[in-house]
Amino acid sequence: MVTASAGTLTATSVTGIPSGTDLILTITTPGCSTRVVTVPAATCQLGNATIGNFVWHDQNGDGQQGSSEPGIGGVTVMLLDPLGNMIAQTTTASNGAYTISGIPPGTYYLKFSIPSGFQPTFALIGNPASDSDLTGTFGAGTTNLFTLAPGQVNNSLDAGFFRCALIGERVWYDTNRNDIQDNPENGINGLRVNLWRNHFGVWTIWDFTFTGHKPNTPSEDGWWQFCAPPGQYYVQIIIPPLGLVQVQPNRGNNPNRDSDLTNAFGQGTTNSFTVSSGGSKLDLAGGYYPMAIAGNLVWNDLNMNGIQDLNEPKVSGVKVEDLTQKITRSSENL
Ligand SMILES: [Ca+2]
Ligand SMILES: [Ca+2]
Ligand SMILES: [Ca+2]
Ligand SMILES: [Ca+2]
Repeated sequence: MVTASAGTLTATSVTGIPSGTDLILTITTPGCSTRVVTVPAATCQLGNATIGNFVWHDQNGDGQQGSSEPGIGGVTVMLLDPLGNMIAQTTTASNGAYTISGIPPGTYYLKFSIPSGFQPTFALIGNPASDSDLTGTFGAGTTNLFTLAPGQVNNSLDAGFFRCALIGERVWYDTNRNDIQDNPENGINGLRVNLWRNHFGVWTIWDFTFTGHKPNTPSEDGWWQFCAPPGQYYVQIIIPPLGLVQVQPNRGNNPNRDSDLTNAFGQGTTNSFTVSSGGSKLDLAGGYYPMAIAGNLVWNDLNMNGIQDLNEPKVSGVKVEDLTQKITRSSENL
């Protein structure tokens, strides 16, 4: 607004002045020479900043907002300064969207409440506009620091969550050698089970456990289970050197009763499989014949006493891998 204390003012405002540009006014007084007045460029701030905008269920665990992946409503979003003082707070709408506006320019971080049963997905993977920013830098559910310029709108501050998926769950002695889990064939305890994950293109041991007694059962042994992020995995069962001989995989028509050790990724491994957020893959098992090995001798240990009794035949064609010496031998020539 332009105002005048004397004379006749015909222009009441000057608009559209580029930022950082001085305004030059020319004033004409009858009978006098023309005067030029310079109004310096404005030094005021251009305005407050706005942030957003999405909290979602990362169902496939790839760290990116898939087009079919739903938002999560009711998540608290807190804006804090670097000292941890809360500046603003809001809650995501039912579609997972949030926005906080009127933020003075400055440096901040965000803290998202973690929905019950969920955990933050992998942060800063891929396109920032559609990735998750929960690096945990300032504790669970927090982002890194970010800086907002005057008037800036930053809608790339997002949070992805998933539920872990159950993967399991048995190793057993195939006592009757039919490659099927029958009752009452016993489980085998104390074996290490590795869970391998295809982690953004690199197969890595994500977790491991040991087979043992199944909780809340009277006598079920050989049990193992993981709860892992959604993604692609295979399982590897580590057996003692010269200890056990795998049964044939995928026999019969009940995936809950067969063995899944196809050796697809090496000795004692399953095929790869994919689990989604909150899903399960619990029909994985490893079966072993009750054979025994002593030195270079392999036999059907029918009564599983570890001794070659008179009625127990030698076995031919069994590949014996001595893991301690990395020597592969065959029993064919015994
Ligand atoms: Ca995703
Ligand atoms: Ca993002
Ligand atoms: Ca059987
Ligand atoms: Ca199976």
